[in-house]
Amino acid sequence: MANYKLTYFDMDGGRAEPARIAFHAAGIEFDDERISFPQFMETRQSLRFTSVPVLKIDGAAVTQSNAIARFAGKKAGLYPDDDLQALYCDEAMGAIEDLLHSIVQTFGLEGEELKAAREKLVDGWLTVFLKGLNELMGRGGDYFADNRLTVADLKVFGITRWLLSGQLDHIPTDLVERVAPKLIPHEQRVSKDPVVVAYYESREG
Ligand SMILES: N[C@@H](CCC(=O)N[C@@H](CS)C(=O)NCC(=O)O)C(=O)O
Repeated sequence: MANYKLTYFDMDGGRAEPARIAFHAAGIEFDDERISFPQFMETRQSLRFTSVPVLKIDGAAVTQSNAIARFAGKKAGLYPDDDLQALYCDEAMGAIEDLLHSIVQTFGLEGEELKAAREKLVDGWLTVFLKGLNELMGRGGDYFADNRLTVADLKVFGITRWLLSGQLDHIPTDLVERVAPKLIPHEQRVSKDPVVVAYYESREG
């Protein structure tokens, strides 16, 4: 079997989480390398796109979180075989990437500048993407595609959790409920899914 090493920040969530959950669901052992921000800064320039996650397969690096999530998802049966359902899955994952890029642009700002940027985000792109995701939710039944759990659900649920957590200053925790209400029961459904429960139990043990 190939040797897998997945490098990302030391957090339960973020861009590597769908692949971590999918590898676990597939029963594939992988080196879950979790790095601190200073460690990231030390190696950043050596990374292909100066970012993480990076998946090394027998030492050869692959980047791009959605590609990595699809790869692991296929191994776990968490990616649709049907082309149209796969397209729906990809659409939701791509939308989350765009949403993340809009949030990341406000990182590093402070004080009034941060407040203004975040308020602009809430009135603009963040609401646009959340409304769009709300529209996509349900196309695959209670899920984003294929009427079952896929890596798209893992990606969206992680971001919903983050937005609900209050960790992002000036982004109201009731925003999701107001503009994308379908994402609330979706987050609860995914967090209770046996695949997800088993992964987080393994993290505790
Ligand atoms: N399109 C890339 C984006 C990767 C990305 O921006 N990763 C963030 C962490 S979530 C990062 O490494 N940021 C640090 C930096 O770019 O300096 C992907 O989906 O993997």
